Amino acid sequence: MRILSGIKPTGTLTLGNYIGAIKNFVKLQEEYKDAEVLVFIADLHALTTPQDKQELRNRKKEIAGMYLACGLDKEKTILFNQSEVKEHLELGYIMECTSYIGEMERMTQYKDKKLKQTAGIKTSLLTYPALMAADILLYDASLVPIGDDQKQHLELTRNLAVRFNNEYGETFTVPEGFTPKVGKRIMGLQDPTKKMSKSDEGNPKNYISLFDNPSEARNKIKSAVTDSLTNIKYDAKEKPGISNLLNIYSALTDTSISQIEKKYANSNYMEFKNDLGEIVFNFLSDLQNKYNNIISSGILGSVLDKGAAYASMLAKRKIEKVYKKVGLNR
Ligand code: ATP
Ligand code: LTN
Repeated sequence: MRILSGIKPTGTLTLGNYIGAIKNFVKLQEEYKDAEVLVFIADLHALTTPQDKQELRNRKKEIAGMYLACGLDKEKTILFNQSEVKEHLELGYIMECTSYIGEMERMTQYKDKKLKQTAGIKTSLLTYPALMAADILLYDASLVPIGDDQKQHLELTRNLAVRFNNEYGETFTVPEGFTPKVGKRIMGLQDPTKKMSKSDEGNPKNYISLFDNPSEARNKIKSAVTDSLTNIKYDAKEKPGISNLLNIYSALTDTSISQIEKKYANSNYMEFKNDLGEIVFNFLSDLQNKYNNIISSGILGSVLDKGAAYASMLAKRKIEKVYKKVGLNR
């Protein structure tokens, strides 16, 4: 069994990325002891929007280091940069030849990002889900941990796998998405009706970066927007702010929402926010310590080399099979 996921090296990593995605890679790795866990830095996907090349290089390193700092087992995890395994591009093209333009145009993330962009929209922003499907199908991954916003892309991947299998015979495993019960969509701290996004660099109080100074992060929690009611009760519709903070609390402490509600039954928002501020402070201090140790130990290069070599070996075998199926062999 293979578990696979990727993160784009654009913007800083947020608490949303950690809770919605990275934390679950680690949990699944512990749960499925025999599974192969492939985790990659989706650098090719980053090029769908304009990037500064030096910043891109730095972000890639940050994500790789954070993956390990968050608890992925460096001996067992196949960690690699997407662009170092060329077969992603080859299968990406085959997936473009399997999908329809109409399907791509229906993707809500494409529609959203297209609206936000002022300069020219790159062709790859539209075709991006074909490359994402390739990322997954190349390794016959059966479980893909993702946040809520990626569900539609995963559904498309499943459709493409089935379509290809029907046309050319059984070739790809049809993957399942894995979305956590709590924290599949962490919202902005200033605007709890929109997801916490790392592309939100204009408004740093709206998100917590995993690289934030822990004291600053604590303050961000304290100044998070909440309603004027006072009881600490989960209600995502009527009380999105406090519900979002409850999700963060629950995910970082592995405590159920109802247990937290009970604990704070006689407390006000300020007491609750103070405690959550401390939890976030301790979480970030510990995580950044681990991150700094990983970076200074210098192991990252060899982990990424080993990961790319192993992933390439698997990918090469698969693409040969696919080329044969579609008639690209001699
Ligand atoms: P952008 O904000 O620029 O659209 P992103 O953060 O959604 O980018 P990635 O960094 O590639 O894009 O996302 C990595 C993973 O983190 C994905 O599985 C995504 O669903 C998840 N994720 C991102 N933001 C959140 C969030 N606010 N809550 C929960 N999960 C999230
Ligand atoms: N599209 C995802 C990142 C991503 C991914 C993947 C996730 C690229 N390829 C394969 C899971 C599996 C995003 O933007 N968050």
